[in-house]
Amino acid sequence: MKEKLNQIREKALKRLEETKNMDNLEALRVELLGKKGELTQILKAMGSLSKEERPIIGQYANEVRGQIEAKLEAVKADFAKKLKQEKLNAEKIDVTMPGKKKSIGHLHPMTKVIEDIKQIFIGMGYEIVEGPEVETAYYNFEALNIPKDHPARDEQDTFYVNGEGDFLLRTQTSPMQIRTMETHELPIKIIAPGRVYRSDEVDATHSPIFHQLEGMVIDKNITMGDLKGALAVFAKQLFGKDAKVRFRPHHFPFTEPSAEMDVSCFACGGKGCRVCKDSGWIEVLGCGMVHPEVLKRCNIDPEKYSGFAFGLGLERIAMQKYSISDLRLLYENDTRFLEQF
Ligand code: 2U9
Repeated sequence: MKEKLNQIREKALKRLEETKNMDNLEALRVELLGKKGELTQILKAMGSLSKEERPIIGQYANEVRGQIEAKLEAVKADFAKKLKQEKLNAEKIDVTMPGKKKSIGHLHPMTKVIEDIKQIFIGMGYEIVEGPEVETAYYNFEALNIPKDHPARDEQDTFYVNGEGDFLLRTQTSPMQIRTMETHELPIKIIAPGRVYRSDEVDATHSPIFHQLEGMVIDKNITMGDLKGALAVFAKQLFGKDAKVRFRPHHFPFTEPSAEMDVSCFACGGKGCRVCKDSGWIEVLGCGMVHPEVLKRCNIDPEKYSGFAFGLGLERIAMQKYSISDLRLLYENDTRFLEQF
């Protein structure tokens, strides 16, 4: 029996030595040590041995099994080491290889315009105020001196949220100026940027959702001169130091007097070109002195205080600044368009 066990061991060790790879090794392990293996068969047949022989042969068989197992582990460790080395060799890093270009995103042109304009006014000492997009008819119209029969109140222009017509999607950010006048101490120097809604058909220059930025300054002795000075500085910062401005009379229910401001064409410097339709000027914003009725409604005495206000559509500014011919491009999120900024 011992002789047989020696033979099994020698054969097993030899075969383990000759094993070529990890797969073969596993197959061999099953063959040598598995249930059907020779060694297991011998251990099973121990019952037929005499009482004296059984422990001696049993112990010897276990020793042989231990030796085979030890060899198996050693061969296995050897393979693992070789495999690791092969992997390391194959994985050599070529530090001279050019890197893969990662395209990182950037700000949307609308976000850029909004941020640029906000920064200009922050630099001039204005505070930013923001508020609800669902407003009451009082804040959106009444308080702004827009009477009930005014065309701007027409269902065509305004999205009403309820049937009674007292809740709506704000058509301008002006409600924030009213809210500020009601709650803040004087003087006031604010800008109110934000999304506004009008029930317009979508085309190259209209969208039912767009962005506005309005501003307002209220203090003692504020005049049209302050308005012109502030907006001229703003225009130079946004369009370049050579930008000139001009004011044309206009009408808004919430300002008196009212005006529209044009800036000299940044594309041709005022000579006339395609951008300014040969006029040399580009319309930029509406403005005026806050109407005394509007001040009164907010408990500000128009005899003691006065103020100016202005409002501009931000999509139009973005389109002018970046020569975008169709407003819809700003909202289609086509990366071929957005990548250009
Ligand atoms: C209060 C008092 C006065 C805000 C003003 C304009 C002129 C104006 C338009 C520009 C293009 C709206 O986006 S647009 O369609 N706005 O021309 N906005 S003065 O005047 C105010 C606001 C609030 C209490």
